[in-house]
Order: sequence, then C-alpha cells, then structure tokens
Amino acid sequence: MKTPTKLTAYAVGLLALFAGAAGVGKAVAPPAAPSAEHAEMTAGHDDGGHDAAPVAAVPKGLQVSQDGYTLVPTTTSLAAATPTTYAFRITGPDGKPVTKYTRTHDKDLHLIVVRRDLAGFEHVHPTLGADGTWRARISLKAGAGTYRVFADFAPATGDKDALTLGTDLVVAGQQASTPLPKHAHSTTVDGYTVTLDGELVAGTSSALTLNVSKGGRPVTDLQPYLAAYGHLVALRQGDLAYLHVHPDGEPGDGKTKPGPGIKFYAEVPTAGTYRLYLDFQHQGVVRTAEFTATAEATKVDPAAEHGTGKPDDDHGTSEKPEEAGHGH
Ligand SMILES: [Cu+2]
Repeated sequence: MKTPTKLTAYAVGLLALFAGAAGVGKAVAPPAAPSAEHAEMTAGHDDGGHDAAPVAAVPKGLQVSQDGYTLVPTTTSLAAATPTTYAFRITGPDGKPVTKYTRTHDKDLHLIVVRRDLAGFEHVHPTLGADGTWRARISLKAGAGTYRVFADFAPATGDKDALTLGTDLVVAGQQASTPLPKHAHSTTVDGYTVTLDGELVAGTSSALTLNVSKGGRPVTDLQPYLAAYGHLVALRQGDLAYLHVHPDGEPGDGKTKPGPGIKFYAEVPTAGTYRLYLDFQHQGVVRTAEFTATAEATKVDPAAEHGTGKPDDDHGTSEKPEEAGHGH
C-alpha cells in the first residue's frame, strides 16, 4: 500500500509540474488517481488465491463483460415504457453466443430489470432460442428513464462461478425519479406484511430473516420458488452493485420450513444504502416485497467473534455459510 501511494503522490506532483508548464494536466492527470484506487481495492479484497475466491474484488453487476463473457443486448434504447420483448445474447470467450448453461436457482439465466433509482424491479426468466438469443417480456412499469439490466447465469463450460453482467437500457419519455423509501423493517405487498430481522454489516455475511404474514397470521405454507422459499436480490444505491445473497436451506431438506421466516445470508461490501427485493410464492402467485436497508460499517475489532447482535451461534462467522456449499 505504501509504495503505490508514494508513487501516486510523486506522479501527481510531476503532473502538476507538467500541467503548469504545458497545460496538458487535464488530459493526463486522471489515470493517476484511479490506479491508486485500484491498488487499494486489490489489497483490500485479495486474500491470495483469487482464482478460487468466490468474492471478487469488484462487486457483481457493474461490468458488461467479465472473464470472456459479454452481455450483448439487441437494443439499448426503447421509444416508450410499454411492455416489450427484451432480447440479448451472452457471448463467450470465442465470441460466439453461449447456448449451454449450468442451472442456478432452478433456471439457466435470471434477468433482473430495475430503473436506476431502484424503482420498477422485475425478475424474469427469458427463453433461449437455438441461435443463442435470449428473449423475455419486460413491463418497465416505473416509466421512462434509464434502467439497469442484469443477467445472472453460470456458463456450462469450465468451472465458472456464476456471473452477473449488467448493461443500461434507456427508455424515452417524461422522466420521473422516485426517492428511495427510508430504511424500514416492515413492508406490505398485496395484503401481505413482510418484516425484516437482522442488519446488514459491511464486509461480513449478515443473517437476515424475512417473515411473511397475511391478515395478522404467519404464513406457514409458502411454496417453493426457484428451489427456495424465497429469492432475494440486493442492489446498492448509487451504482447498483448486485450483491451476493443466498438462502439458508431449501425446501425438502428436512429442516427448512415453508414460512413464516425465510433466512438468507447477504454480503455487502461497504456501508451504505441498499434495496432488497424478496420474491416469494404463496397460493400460486409470486410477489415481491421491497425494503431499504442501511449497512453499518464493518466493526473495527478484528479479534472479536463478530456479532450481529443476535444469539445465533450457528452462523456466527462469515466463513460458515460459504462452507455449507451453496452451489453458486
Ligand atoms: Cu430468476
């Protein structure tokens, strides 16, 4: 860390000199700062074996291309916010459309579409054509604006971890922006109340339990959806980083109950504001409950047996859930 910082300071000093002399500072100065930032990120997250590490230095969803795989939409702009078919391909290291995938959460590919202000979330499952083109109906219900599209998938070849690639989609029209609702531990959707127990803590695997009730009664007959009783997506406000979340247990494992509580582990890289989207199925209908959650900074005491403030010793450390071997 020391050396890059020093070098950068030195480089900036030099650039300032040059800028004063030749007036070219603007064109050359920017690269110095990003490279220092990059060094910091790498140092902060790389534990050594970066080939095997499931958590990459860069959060998912921020890149359109990664490890040779690229998200290629057939269009990047639409004339109006009406339900439409969105088509795209995933190209592989050979440049050709990928047609073979490894199923994750019951599907070959998950498509998430949300406006950049985090409104209008939809989670759909496109159909793959023989030519490698994926197509999905999307509704764009938040109206005009710039949307983020995420493709979450695992290529079948190689032993690749699941990738989440992201790209923008501009929808023309009168733009409105919805302020994000405040941090809350309860929300309602279609007559269901969903409460959130647990807090996000930056840099650790945080246990979250979402409890579903209807008419004041706990729902105890949730139906499996995507091989779980719930599917949770978390996005960071500001850049829409797509975060790693996995359920604790699955239907049919002999211990996971069909509600009212659905437990997850979420890993958020930084303090900040996140939007959580829980898809759950009851009586044949999939609904999405949304929460705004604020992540606290990582606790400073490194030797502490980290506590989420809950007497939950089963999963007191960040390592345990990973060892449990969720396949994605
Ligand atoms: Cu999905």
